[in-house]
Amino acid sequence: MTVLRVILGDQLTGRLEVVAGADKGRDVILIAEVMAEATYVRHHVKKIAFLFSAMRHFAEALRAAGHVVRYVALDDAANTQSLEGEIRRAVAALQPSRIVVTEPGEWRLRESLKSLEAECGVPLDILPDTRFLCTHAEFDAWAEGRRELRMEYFYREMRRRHGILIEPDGTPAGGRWNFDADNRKPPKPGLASPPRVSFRKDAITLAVLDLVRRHFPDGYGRLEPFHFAVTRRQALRELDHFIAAILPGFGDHQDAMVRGEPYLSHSLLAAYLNAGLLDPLEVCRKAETANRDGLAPLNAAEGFIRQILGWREYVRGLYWRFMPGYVERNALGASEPLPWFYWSGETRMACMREAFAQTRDHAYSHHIQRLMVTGNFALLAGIDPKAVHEWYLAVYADAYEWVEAPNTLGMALYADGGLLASKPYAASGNYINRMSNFCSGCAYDPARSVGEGACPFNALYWDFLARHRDRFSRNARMPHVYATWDRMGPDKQAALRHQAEAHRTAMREGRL
Ligand code: FAD
Ligand code: DLZ
Ligand code: SF4
Repeated sequence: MTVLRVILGDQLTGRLEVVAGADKGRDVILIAEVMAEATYVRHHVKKIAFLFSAMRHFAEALRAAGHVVRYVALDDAANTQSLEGEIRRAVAALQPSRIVVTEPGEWRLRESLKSLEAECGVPLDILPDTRFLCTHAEFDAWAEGRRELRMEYFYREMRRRHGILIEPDGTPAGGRWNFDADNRKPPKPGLASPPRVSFRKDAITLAVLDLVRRHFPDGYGRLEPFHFAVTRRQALRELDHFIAAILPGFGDHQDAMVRGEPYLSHSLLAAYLNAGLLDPLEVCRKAETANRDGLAPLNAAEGFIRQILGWREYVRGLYWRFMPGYVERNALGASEPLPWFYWSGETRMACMREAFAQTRDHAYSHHIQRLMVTGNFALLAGIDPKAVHEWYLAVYADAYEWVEAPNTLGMALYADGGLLASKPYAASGNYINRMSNFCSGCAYDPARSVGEGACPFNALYWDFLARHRDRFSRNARMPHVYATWDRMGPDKQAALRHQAEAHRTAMREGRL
C-alpha cells in the first residue's frame, strides 16, 4: 500500500529518509504551499518566493528521479491552505497505509502533526532530521548535569566527534580551539563585499515571483531584485564561490559593518543550509579542505566552521531541550511594544536605518547587525522579547524558530536568563562607532550621552545596566562596568537615566 511521504518547505533534500526510503512505484511525496505557513508571521516576500521556488524546483527534481509527487500550489483551487488540511486531503485521496514526515524545525508544527495521527486514523511516523550533526539525545547527554551550557565546550566536543580541524593526536589544528581574537578587526577604509554569483531566473521562479506579487500585495520587504539560488546545484555554485573567493577573508572582518555593504565576507549560506539545499557537514568539510590546501587561513576556516558545527548545532540543541517554554521567557521583564520603525525603517539612528534597509531589500543582514544593532537596541530599550522574536522570525530568509528563537531570546535579549550567554550582549554607541562607519552619517553623535544629539545607545546602555544591577553586578564578567557607573556620581547618573527616559518617550512617539 502507498506510503504518504510529507516534505516540508525547509526539508528540500534527497538525503532524508523520507525521500531516500521511498518506493518509487508505490509511494507518493506530498509538498504543499499553504497560506497558514506563509502568514503565521509576516514573512518577508523574498523568503516566501525563495521557499516556493526552491520547493517547486525540488519537486521537479524528484519527478525527474522517478518519484510520484503530489505538489499543491498556493493557488490550486482545492488547496485547504494548511499543512494539516493538505495531509488530510491526501489521506482521503490516496488511502495510504502510513504517513512519514521528517521532524519539523518548529515546535508548533511538530505538536500539530502529532495530533493529526489520531484524527487521520493512519500511523504517522515523525523521523529524526538527520541533516543535523548532533541528535537530540546527544545534545541532552552533553547538557545533562552541567551547571552552564556554554557553546565553546559543546563545539570542542563536536570538533572531536566529527574529526574536523583535528590533528591525528586529537589536538586542535593550529594548537588552539578558537581564533576569535584575530577576527574582530574594525572595518578599514574601502572594505567592501566581494562580487557574488547570481542566477538567471527561470520560468518556475518567474511564475513564483508573479504569484507572490499577487497574493502578498502588502507583504513586508522588496521582492526584487531576486538573487537567491533555488536549486541544490545553484546553492553548490554559491558555496564553491564562497570557499574559493570569500572564505579567505571571512575571519578578519567578521564583526565589521559598512554602510551600503550588507554582505562583506559573510557566506549568505544560512538560507540554503536551513532549507536543505546544502548539507552542514559538506560545507564544513569544504572549508576544512580549503585550509588544508593552503587556500584559506586557519582563523577564517575555524571561525566559519565554528558558526556551523558549533553555534548552529548548539542553538538547535537548546531550542528542543527548552521548548515549549523557551519562547515565553522574559527574564528581564521587558515590556515595551516593538517600535514601528522595525517595520518601516524610519528612524534617525543611522545604524538602525541601515540594518532595516538591508533587511527590507535582501531579507538579510549579517550577524553583528542582527546582534549588536537591532538586537542590542531592543535589549537596551527593554522591548518585549516575544514581539522581537516574531520580527526576526519574519524578516530573514534563513529564519525558522529552531535557530531564530535561541539567537533572539538567548543571545540578543538575555530573555532566557543566561542559558545561552554568560553576559548580555549590551553595548553603547562607542562599539557601533568602532566597528562600523555608520555614525559619520547619523543625526546623533556617538561621543555624546546626554543633551541635544546624544546617541540613544549611550544613555540606554547605562540605564539598562542600572535597571538590572541586582542581576548583573554579581556577574564575574561585568564588575568593571559597574565600577565605571559608580565613579560617575549621582548627578551624571541621574542625567543619563533622565535622558534614557526621553529616548524611550521619543521611541514610543516615533521620533527617535
Ligand atoms: P555567516 O556569517 O557566513 O556564517 C556561516 C553560517 O554559520 C551561517 O550560514 C549559519 O548557518 C551559521 N551561523 C552563524 N552564526 C550562527 C548563529 N548564531 N546561530 C546559528 N547558526 C549560525 N541564523 C539563522 O540561520 N536563522 C535565523 O533565523 C537567525 N536569526 C538570528 C537572530 C538574531 C537576533 C541573531 C543575533 C542571529 C541570528 N541568526 C540566525 C544567526 C546569524 O546571524 C545568521 O546565521 C547569519 O547572519 C546568516 O548569514 P550568513 O549565512 O551570511 O552567515
Ligand atoms: C516558512 C514557510 C513558508 C513561508 N511556507 C511554507 C509552505 O507553504 N509549506 C511548507 O511546507 N512550509 C513552509 N514554510 C516552512 C514552515 O513554516 C516551517 O517553518 C518549517 O517547515 C519548520 O521546519
Ligand atoms: Fe547608531 Fe548612535 Fe552611531 Fe547614530 S551615533 S549610528 S545611533 S551608534
